[in-house]
Amino acid sequence: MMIKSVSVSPFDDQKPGTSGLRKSVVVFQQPHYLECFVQAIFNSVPGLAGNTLVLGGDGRYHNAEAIQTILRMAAAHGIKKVLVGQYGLLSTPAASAVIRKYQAAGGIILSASHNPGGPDGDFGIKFNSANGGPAVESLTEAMYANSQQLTEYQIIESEPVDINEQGPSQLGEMQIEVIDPVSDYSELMASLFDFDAIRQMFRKGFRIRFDAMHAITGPYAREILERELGAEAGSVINAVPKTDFGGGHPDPNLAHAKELVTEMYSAHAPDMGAASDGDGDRNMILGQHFFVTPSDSLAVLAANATLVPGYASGLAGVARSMPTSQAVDQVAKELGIACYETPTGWKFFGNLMDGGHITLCGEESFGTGSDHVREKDGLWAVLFWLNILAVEGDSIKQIVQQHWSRFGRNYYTRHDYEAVDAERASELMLRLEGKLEYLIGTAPNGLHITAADNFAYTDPVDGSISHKQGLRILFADGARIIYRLSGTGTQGATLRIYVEVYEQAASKQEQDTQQALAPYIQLALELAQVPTYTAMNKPTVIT
Ligand code: G16
Repeated sequence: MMIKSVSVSPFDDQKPGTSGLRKSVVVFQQPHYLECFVQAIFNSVPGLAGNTLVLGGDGRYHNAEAIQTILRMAAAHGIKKVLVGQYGLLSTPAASAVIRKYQAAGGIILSASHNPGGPDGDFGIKFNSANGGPAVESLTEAMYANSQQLTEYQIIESEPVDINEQGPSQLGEMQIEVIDPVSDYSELMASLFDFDAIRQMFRKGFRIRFDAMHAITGPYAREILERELGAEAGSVINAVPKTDFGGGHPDPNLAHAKELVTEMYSAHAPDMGAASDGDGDRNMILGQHFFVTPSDSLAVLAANATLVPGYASGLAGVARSMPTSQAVDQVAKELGIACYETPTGWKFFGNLMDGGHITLCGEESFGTGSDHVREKDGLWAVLFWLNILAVEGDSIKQIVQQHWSRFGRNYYTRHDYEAVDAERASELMLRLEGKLEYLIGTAPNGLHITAADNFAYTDPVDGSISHKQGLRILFADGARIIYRLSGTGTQGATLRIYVEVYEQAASKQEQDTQQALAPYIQLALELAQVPTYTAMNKPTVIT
């Protein structure tokens, strides 16, 4: 096996964001760009050589080429064995499950998640550690530092490896095992949920529509929902993964999962609607004519967890990212369990799970998960809901309304201003941050502000501190306004404004969300002078 060292000049833009290194495809197609970041990973993660690595992606454009490059670099790095998903496919939660099951030293997942794909779309690469979870900040910082100093990378020369057939092969001294991307994951799901009860519900005529958005979950959802659980054929739509996601935006929300939303609000709506994103870790849950906010979904799962076999013994604790609504906090209070508030990014949940502090966690960005893996998990959330529905026999809308009458309702929305001039967006944040201390104790537009800060988080397990995780304005009645710049966009900056109001009175829980939040949304725009800085008079996406 001939190892070739290729001399390079380092790229200065390889700083991982909220979830790995995410850039447009054309950036990744620059000669040596992918190779440099992969070498930075190999140089930064101790103990990969001589061990097993998991490799797969969401099948987007450039996935196939990148897999071949990484295999040849893994062989040069002395990796003992690579478990690679057939056709180069592995959903993010399945990759996490495979890393854990086979005790791999880590995994490389190729995905830009919910960002569009294709030659003009985005590509991404992330490293997950031996616990199956996204690399923690200190490791991504080390990768970035390494990428800035890089002078060479190592690769072997070889013909492309056939990854279309399952089974073992060899690349130089490295073993390759092409694995079924679905079977380990579906086995894990069967161990958590009452598949018999769900099967029975489908036999009695329960109907689901699952929109795989031409992304990775198609094969998983067909196997589990249709074949194993007996949902009627055709329940999974847009089920064939495509390199450009059929030209769509594989983000499961009201704006992008149009076909599904239209059906769920039609006269013949199925009992449940659901969708997942590019790499299968996000989920959206819909009932007939009813949308479940991700924050409410987490709270409902937590409140009903003991109905599900895998969680029958109760929850150790729960966690949510800071901008996620406080609905789950109400549940934790009643259950008498801890509730942690972390910065945005799934990587912050890993330590809490490894330390046994939490069982369930979630984020407003359509992510929900548990300690069964170390990633958020779209199909898992759908199965969790199906299990609850099979036991309760109520509709999704009834379950959520009952939840609100018991715990109160957290009205919640997120307004995104996408592709804003990056400098102007930073100015907005800086200026607003400077104002925060003067807002405390004031009541603009009659709304009493009790606290305001730039959120910082101290990890209770390793003591690491993450600063500047979003500007918070907290009100006397429990309402919150939060401002953040996205860490996953690839064009300009995306400003996210999150607004939440708590309503305990059952008589006031049936308002339109945007109307219920209107005074706070108005104040959010005024305080940060959003139209002036973004040059937009309305958000690009509202969820
Ligand atoms: C990633 C992270 C999530 C985060 C989301 C949004 O999701 O894994 O933890 O909530 O980005 O991040 P931002 O608000 O910075 O854009 P995914 O599904 O894109 O990997």
